Amino acid sequence: MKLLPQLLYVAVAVAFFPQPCLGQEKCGGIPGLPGTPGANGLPGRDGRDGMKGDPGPPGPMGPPNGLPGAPGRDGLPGPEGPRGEQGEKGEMGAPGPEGRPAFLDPEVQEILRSLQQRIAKLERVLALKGMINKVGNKIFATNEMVVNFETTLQTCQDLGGSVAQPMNEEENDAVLSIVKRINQYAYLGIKESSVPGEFEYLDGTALNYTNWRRNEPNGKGYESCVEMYTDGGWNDKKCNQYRLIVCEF
Ligand SMILES: *[C@@H]1O[C@H](CO)[C@@H](O)[C@H](O)[C@H]1NC(C)=O
Ligand SMILES: [Ca+2]
Repeated sequence: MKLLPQLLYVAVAVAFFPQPCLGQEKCGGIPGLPGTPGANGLPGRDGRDGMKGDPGPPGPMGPPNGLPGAPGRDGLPGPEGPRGEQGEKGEMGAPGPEGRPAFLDPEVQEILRSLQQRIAKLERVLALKGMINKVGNKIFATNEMVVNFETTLQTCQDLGGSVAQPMNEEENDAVLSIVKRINQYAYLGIKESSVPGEFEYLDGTALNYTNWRRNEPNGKGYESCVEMYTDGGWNDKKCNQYRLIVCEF
């Protein structure tokens, strides 16, 4: 390929200088023919790698009888299904380990002790305010309402107590102090028994203490309830009078 321009050059040179020495004193020779082109040099070193080309288009679909591909990843969980029917009741489990009796448990003991102390303190506060009268395990109290016997009975029961029922002198004095403070007679938890003129506790048990005033009880068959006067003495009385509510708890 390099030979062609050289031959061209030679042809041009011959054409322009057919008589190079015409009219000149000195005359150069005819230019020689150019030498033959040198041999090709050694091939150069490899160039650097080019940039990575774009990925090619996907290949054609394989034959229909090809092997299935690997399974895909799990999809998102579906919505919660409806509630199932209730299963059968299981068998009863084995009994738990045996506990320690509460009275042996020092922690329970301590709790009981502190509760007792706090309750005793509260009782003293209420007694100080004249709101309760305590005798042994009994507490007598009034709401200062004046009502008939039926309402007295209902009121005390509704509060989880019963109508004041003094069973010895100390308890009678406790009820008396309330009666004197409010200055109102009070019905007691005592009623005439099925034997007219004889009295018993509301549950039907026999009285083991009484404090009748002189000539009382005198309303045999007509006065079925018992009231306490402001001197602490008892009198049988009709049940429809208005008397101070005094309950015991
Ligand atoms: C009557 O019995 C009760 C207990 O049931 C007792 O608290 C009360 O002191 C007894 N009264 C007398 C006068 O013995
Ligand atoms: Ca009477």
